[in-house]
Amino acid sequence: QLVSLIGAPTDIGAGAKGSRMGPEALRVADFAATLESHGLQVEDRGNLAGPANPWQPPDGGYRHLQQVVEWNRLVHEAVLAELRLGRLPILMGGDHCLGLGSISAVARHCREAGKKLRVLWLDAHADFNTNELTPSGNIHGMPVACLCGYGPKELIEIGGQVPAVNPKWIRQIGIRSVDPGEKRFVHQVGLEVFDMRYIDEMGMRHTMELALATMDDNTHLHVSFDVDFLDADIAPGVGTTVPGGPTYREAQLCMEMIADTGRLASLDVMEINPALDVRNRTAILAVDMIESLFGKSTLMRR
Ligand code: DIR
Ligand code: MN
Ligand code: MN
Ligand code: MN
Repeated sequence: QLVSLIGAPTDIGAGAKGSRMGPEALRVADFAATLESHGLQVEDRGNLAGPANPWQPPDGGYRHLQQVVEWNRLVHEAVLAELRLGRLPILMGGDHCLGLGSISAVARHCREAGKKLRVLWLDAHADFNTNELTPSGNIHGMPVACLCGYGPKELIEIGGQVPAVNPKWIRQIGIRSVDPGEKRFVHQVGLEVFDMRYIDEMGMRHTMELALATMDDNTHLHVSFDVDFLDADIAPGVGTTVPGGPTYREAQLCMEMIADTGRLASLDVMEINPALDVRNRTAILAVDMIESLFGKSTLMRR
């Protein structure tokens, strides 16, 4: 398996500065070498170079829209280039507004290659705001809505087709913070959300069985991993911690069950904020989780 790491060092869509250092934190945590120890061939493509963060208040309900568009165009091209080479791209964020550039590239590749797409969105947040619903103007709260065609023209058109993604292809897992207007919109569009209450009541195993159901040999599985998915006690190095997330064991099971499908074909690792972290433990934990995502397990399993 040929893997390409793409760094996107920006916090252009976030409400806290620092996720611009996320790619370097993952490198310091030996991301590439760890993947190689599991038999993957890894190329680190280095970092994309986009506009600086001007740290402005919202304008028309968006902070830094033009810079967000520029970063997402760069990410879109970089991810698409790797997919066309037959490689598995891993986007190292960077804040989660870049999920739009990444997943729209994956969707475009799937159209070209005649593949079905399944997106797993691992996050504390639904990221389904619009400029009218957002309480912050931070575009990292909007990428799923943009992928589904709800957002500013310049952003939603990056994928070459609007909407880039059908909401039916998306499964959200771990959700526990949704803004009031966003909540109504998620319901209206009919997004499939396995929130923390669902995981509490039904367990991670049942949750993942459903989230991974109805895929086949022709399915491209994309995982968009916002590290604030993980419980805040184990993953403090993120801009918007929310208590009550998956435990270490629940998150491991989630990753292992994804690995078992053998369908993982692209990945985003987003929102690690080293400025808020403790001795790089959140990046180290993310690398640990991603080992499981690529098939590391305690014992051989059937
Ligand atoms: C909040 C926080 N829902 C917002 N969002 C995210 O500002 O839209 N935090 N994605 O990570
Ligand atoms: Mn392919
Ligand atoms: Mn997110
Ligand atoms: Mn989040």
